[in-house]
Amino acid sequence: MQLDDALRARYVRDGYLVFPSLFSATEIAPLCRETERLIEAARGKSESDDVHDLEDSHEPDGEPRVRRIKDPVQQFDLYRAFSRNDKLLSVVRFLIGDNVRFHNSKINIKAAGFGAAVEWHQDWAFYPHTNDAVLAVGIALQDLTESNGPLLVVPGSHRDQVYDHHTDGVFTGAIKASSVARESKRAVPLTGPAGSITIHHARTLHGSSLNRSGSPRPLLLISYAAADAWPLMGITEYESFNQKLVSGSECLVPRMESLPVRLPVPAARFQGSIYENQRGLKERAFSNN
Ligand SMILES: O=C(O)CCC(=O)C(=O)O
Repeated sequence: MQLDDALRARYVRDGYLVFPSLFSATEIAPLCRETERLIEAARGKSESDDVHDLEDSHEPDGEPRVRRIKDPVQQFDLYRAFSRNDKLLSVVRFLIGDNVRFHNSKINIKAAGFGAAVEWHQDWAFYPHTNDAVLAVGIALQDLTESNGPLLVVPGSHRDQVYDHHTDGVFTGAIKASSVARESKRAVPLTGPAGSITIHHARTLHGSSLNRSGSPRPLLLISYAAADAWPLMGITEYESFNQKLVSGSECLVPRMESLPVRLPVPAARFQGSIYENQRGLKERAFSNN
């Protein structure tokens, strides 16, 4: 796909893009193997920890049932190297500029038959910044089809409001179903062969259903921000924050934009991952059964 003005305009209008087969099967094979190894490493575990977010139905003496591998880029060299891959970063730079900071990462496994749903939300509600040159890249480790729980995004929603992600006054990282009933009808599935990448803007409304199909949907998600976008929740320590720069140079002069913002406090009652945060939601759009 040509990185040209028309494509950028489409991203600005829609808040998402898909690059079919940006990577070949050979290029993503090491990531797929490592992901398989990490899933297998959950065998015998009885609860989620720093690496594994386990499905509710996981049993220590059964086949591993993993919802998510937590922050693979920060924890494992292979994904860290991939987060700096030139082909990937050329797309990110094209959309948010030359100075880019890694923000966070995860692999949502969506195993065949039972991989959990993710309720409607906007990433911006978890990590608002001083400007919204912030996006998430999804790398399809297997085919993304209409039936295996692909990301569903609502075109143009990144230019609209930031929805309430609280339940009973506490952050739950999810929007109650009735608040987005109309918008979610316009959602489009982001599909493509293994090796494709999806991009969604941090304010794009998105979610995904339970994977009832026979094919797994492991998706490596890596978020990036322009270096001049500073997190409104602050940073804990400058050195490690700055080490997340993956392209260009640091910026100590945040670019401020007047944007709708909500803060993710008081903190979610259930901690550990978005799946846990969303446990507090009372009115769900997607079933997990
Ligand atoms: O994996 C998915 O389908 C949704 C992922 C997502 O939006 C998230 O983890 O924030």
